Amino acid sequence: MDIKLIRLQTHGDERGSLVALEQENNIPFEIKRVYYMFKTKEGVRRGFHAHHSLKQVAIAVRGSCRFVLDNGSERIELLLDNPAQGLLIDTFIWREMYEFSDDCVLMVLADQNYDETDYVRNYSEFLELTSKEEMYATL
Ligand code: T46
Repeated sequence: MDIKLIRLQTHGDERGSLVALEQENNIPFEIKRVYYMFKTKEGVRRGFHAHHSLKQVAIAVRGSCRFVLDNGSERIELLLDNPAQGLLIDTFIWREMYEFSDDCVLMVLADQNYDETDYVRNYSEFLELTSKEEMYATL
């Protein structure tokens, strides 16, 4: 599975660091929504879903957390711990987030407004949908 980690240019000087996020530039889509999670309790795992059409970029702007990304045939785990790094999460990728540090602020940029009907929250259904996608791709 191709994991796209976007290196976000950091403008640093004696005052500290600054990262700018621009749609269609370092963020590869129009930004329709931004949300962030923080104060995540110890031992909590979040996510457990995929999206039909939503694309997102996740950035640990503070602290760290781990991600599982699963495309139905491969499962990859990675640590997000760098505010100058964005993780692109494409459509039809099952995601789980866990091991949030106490101070973690995980910010997510999304290309669509919130829409519960875009979620696939059942893993068996996700596997079925991804195998159909693969079948259509090979036809
Ligand atoms: C994703 C991962 C990385 C809203 O009302 N608006 C929003 O924009 C969002 C994202 C959530 N909500 C409500 C819906 C739920 O009642 O906030 C509550 C928690 O959302 P959820 O359980 O979906 O959170 P996570 O952490 O499991 O998943 C979120 C995103 O929903 C999802 O798209 O990719 O973060």
